Amino acid sequence: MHKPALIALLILGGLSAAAYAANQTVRQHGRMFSTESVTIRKGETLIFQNDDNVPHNIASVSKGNEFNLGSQPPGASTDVTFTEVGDVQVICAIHPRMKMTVKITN
Ligand SMILES: [Cu+2]
Repeated sequence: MHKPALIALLILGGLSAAAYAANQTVRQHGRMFSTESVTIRKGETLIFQNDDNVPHNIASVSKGNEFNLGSQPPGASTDVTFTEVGDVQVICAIHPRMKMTVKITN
């Protein structure tokens, strides 16, 4: 009687774990990031999506995780893979008020 329920729970658990592992997306809209902070694991990829009607230039100079996406036109989406553990300060070179943190864990 209880066995099928337990199996169903295990299947659901497996599915949600897989969903959690999917790449996360940080959007830019209204000249702001969609989140102030996001946590991912080392080696995982974050997608930076420009949902704005102006270009952005997302970049970081945090040691070990430096990147510069250059001018990203409206609608563009770019993957960034983070390889070093630590807190990465992400900015937009065009809009100084745009800032967020990517926390990379083991
Ligand atoms: Cu910007």
